[in-house]
Amino acid sequence: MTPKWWHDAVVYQIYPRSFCDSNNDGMGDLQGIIGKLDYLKKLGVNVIWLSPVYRSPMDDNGYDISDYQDIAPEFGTMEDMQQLLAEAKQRDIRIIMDLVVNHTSDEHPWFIESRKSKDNPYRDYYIWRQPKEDGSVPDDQGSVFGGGAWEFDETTGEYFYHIFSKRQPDLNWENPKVQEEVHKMINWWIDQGIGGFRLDVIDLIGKEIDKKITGNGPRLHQLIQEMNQATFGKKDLLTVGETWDATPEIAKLYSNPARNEFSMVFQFEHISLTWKYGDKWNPIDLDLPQFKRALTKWQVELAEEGWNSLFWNNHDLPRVVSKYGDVGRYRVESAKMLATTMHMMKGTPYVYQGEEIGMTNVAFDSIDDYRDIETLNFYKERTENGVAPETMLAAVHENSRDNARTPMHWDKTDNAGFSQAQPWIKVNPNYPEINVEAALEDQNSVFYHYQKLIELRKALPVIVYGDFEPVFEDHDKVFGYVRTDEQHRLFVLNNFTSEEVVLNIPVELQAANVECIISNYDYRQQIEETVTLKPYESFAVLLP
Ligand code: TEU
Ligand code: CA
Repeated sequence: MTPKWWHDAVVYQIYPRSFCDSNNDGMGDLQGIIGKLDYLKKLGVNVIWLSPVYRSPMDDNGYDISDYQDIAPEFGTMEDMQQLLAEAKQRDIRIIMDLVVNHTSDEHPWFIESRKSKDNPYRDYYIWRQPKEDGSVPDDQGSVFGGGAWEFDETTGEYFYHIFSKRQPDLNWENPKVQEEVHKMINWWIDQGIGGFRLDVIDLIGKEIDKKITGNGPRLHQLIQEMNQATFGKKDLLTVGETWDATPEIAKLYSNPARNEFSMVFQFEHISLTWKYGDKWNPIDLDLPQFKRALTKWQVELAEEGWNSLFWNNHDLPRVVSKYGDVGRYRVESAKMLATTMHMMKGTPYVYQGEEIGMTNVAFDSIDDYRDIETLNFYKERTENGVAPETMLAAVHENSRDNARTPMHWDKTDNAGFSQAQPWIKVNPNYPEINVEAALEDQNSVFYHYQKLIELRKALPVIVYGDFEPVFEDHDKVFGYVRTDEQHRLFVLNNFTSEEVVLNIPVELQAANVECIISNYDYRQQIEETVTLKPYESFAVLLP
């Protein structure tokens, strides 16, 4: 495998509106990020993925872009963006931008033109269809955010297609002009000196609407290869596609370097296991063996071909320690265990803001305190259709995207030090206990555990490139694996429960003297025939 700079990189995701507010208007901004670069440097990450900061009416918090080549005024200006790039560069941190090109905002000039008339030059930038004879929607396709995917537009008497909100009309990727414009825009950003792109729902751009094919459409890989060739292909950038329905086979199509598509993709197989029949508003318990099988499958299948991304959570998902750990008695232990499990695997790890201090889900008592369009739409839709409000609120507590979007906890002052003004969404009330200031003062904090994991990745090639082999594969409480290269054998063992677990260790993993490189309890000196793991205990040891 030809080494790439992003093979041993660790990426930190920032959700700008919730990270840090520099001018006290209640909304995070670019200057706020600049002010925290030293903190990120201390953590050790060398890439930042910025969720969208482009000009936007913010129907979906910036995933609805009205100008790709400008910054939303609430976040700052293009000068602030240039300053952020320069200050990050001084600290050897690259910035990757979120590229949302499946759809735009309905306030994008292309759409404003497109809806004006059927013969407008921009008409075919979007997907328009005639009503059925009785005037009804062209077909029954649904939107990810609830309701149907077709919106009627009075001016021309046709429907346009939107897979997300009706304020996020889908671009028509069958139109070569759309392709050209997007490529131009991508190149413009590359010229600004960015380090790459995270490509939002990119698996939807090859859609064939009339056949109701949305994800993984027939033209998808051709479109991506053309994008690669026209833009980032010749540059040394990190590109990561968001691909909800990718299987390992599909992921290899995207990330095999010979195919000239992306560096890697985000896959979500391990995420949707706690959604009953794929419905996040029907949460179910984690089945650990199933979860392990999913993670193992990706490690094994992308071993020789392609590259994995590693993540537990992001701005769309609940907080990892709430989902798979214990936010009560073992918050710190379980957050560290989860971090070790993820960071000792093969691939490029992504840390979502606040994860590094063990931030948790929030449980607002009232739906009125939620801001996320998806949460609000589904709450309304489901309660109107007979789901009890308490049931729906419980599902929201579990899986609402706002779990990850409450303001970052910097210290124990008002509003968690995020802002001196009332934030755009309420702060999680546990900030006096869980915050950056407290974490930095405590040598045993989750923060220093992440810092150590990131250091180890830079120091030990076995973490980056070593082969992955599961151990205790069918065990229902622990997740163990061994990473191996020419120099090292790294044995990683993680207890996913609050119970003590006694394990009989296979002979080849026993050793009188080991070098423990990380642990969330005392560092082990040896691996004996029997190992007793404490609640959520986790360690990684180099075997002789
Ligand atoms: O997410 C894609 C997406 O499908 C999510 O909305 C996801 O399905 C949902 O949260 C699960 O219920 C991307 C962005 O990450 C998300 O923030 C945007 O809202 C969405 O695309 C539209 O751009
Ligand atoms: Ca602000």
